[in-house]
Amino acid sequence: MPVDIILGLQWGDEGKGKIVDLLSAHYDLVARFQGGPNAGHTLEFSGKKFVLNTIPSGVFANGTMNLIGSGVVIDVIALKNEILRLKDAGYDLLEKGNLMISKRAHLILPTHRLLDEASENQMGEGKIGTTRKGIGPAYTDKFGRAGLRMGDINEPDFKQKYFSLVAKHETVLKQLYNVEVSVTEEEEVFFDAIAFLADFPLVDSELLVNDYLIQGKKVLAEGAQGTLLDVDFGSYPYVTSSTTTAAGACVGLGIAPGKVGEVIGIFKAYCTRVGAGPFPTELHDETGELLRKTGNEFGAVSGRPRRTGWLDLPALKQAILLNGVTQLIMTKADVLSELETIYVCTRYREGDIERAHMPYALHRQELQPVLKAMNGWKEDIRNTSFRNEIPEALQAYIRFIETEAGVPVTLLSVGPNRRQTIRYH
Ligand code: 2SA
Ligand code: GDP
Ligand code: MG
Repeated sequence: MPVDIILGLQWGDEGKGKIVDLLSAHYDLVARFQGGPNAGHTLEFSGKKFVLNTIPSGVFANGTMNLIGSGVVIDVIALKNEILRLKDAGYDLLEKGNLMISKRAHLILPTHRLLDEASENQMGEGKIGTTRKGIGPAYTDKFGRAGLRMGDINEPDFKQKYFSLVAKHETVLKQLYNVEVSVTEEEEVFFDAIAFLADFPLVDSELLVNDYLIQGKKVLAEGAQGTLLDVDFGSYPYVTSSTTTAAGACVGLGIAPGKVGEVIGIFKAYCTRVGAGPFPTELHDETGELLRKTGNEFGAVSGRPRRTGWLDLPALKQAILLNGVTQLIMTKADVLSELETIYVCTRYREGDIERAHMPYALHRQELQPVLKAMNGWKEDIRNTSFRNEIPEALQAYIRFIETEAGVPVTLLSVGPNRRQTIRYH
């Protein structure tokens, strides 16, 4: 049985949480493969709303196991609080026994967060606009072979390793950023969280995932952020520090490439970005404001207003190519319902030159989007349940995207609720 992968095709916040939650009932295991508490995955069902950060979005499905994979970076304090929030809401994951954590997942220490913060503050205008959750510094230590992993928490020298890494961070903070810190108070909270998490099964996740597959069970790999934030293929340096593309599921879970089945790519009917960096189709006018307001486009973690713009087809096509997407899911078409005319970027123009691809140094180039106008549908579609009820103008919009992309749209999301989803193909 192959692994299916769900990931975002834009700059994140495409609605992955909603869709993973919806589909998770069909899977035996949902496994997060990268990122950490920088992610905000929003789920709504039965009048309830949850934002998940490190916990996979399959935790609400009965009988589905969830795994925080080896490619994830874990802030133990944030994860403990996330688990307690769910418990308060009536979902006790320890009691349900539906959450496991990879021994190989790296830890975000309190000092990683301080390093992220200090680096952003020092960069001033040129900052990346990170979530300040310590993601970059934690992955830096992972790849610099200095990191601590979940599996280390039971080792006798864990505290010693912790203090030696903290001492290194404190030196960097002082010498490079001129920041004097004391994390003594946080340390108590950190070690409490470590003790709390020790009650959850710590597993050899690469063996576990492969065992599921050998037994013919269904596994869904859940991505975070989006393809255009991939550390290799995104709009570098304005990216996150992990592999957000389909290859990241192999690396972040220990799955051989040949075992990948469907690659389900989620995109919004328009585009958003939170944080700094290039955004060729960005709107700075009242239409942009309308998309932000109607789409409730504010960071699910930071609350920052998200930048908004038209759908960018060259970027979407590139994302489809990089991931080997086999199915598309379009979300938030309902947000465009008020518009008379909808625009789609089909190419970029740079002076007299037209381009069909995102260039290498996107952030250094003044690209103008070449826009195609399409009729809006001017109809409230939030309560639409069946394909034959979808307005013709919206069907034409989807047809155009499918033809350009060469991949079918299988689901259409028309609202934040789990039920507001229509089977399309
Ligand atoms: P980081 O914190 O090092 O990963 O930041 C690097 C860039 O990656 C962007 N990034 C995100 N973009 C969209 N959504 C994310 N999650 C939150 C959400 C974001 C929030 O669901 O809304 O609340 O602000 C996410 N996480 C990282 C980030 O903005 C930087 O551009
Ligand atoms: P994720 O990071 O990809 O899981 O997405 P986020 O949760 O950060 O952001 C998506 C936002 O859009 C959340 O507030 C969702 O509740 C909401 N959402 C998801 N799908 C739809 C949709 O089809 N229509 C509308 N209006 N909102 C949606
Ligand atoms: Mg999000």
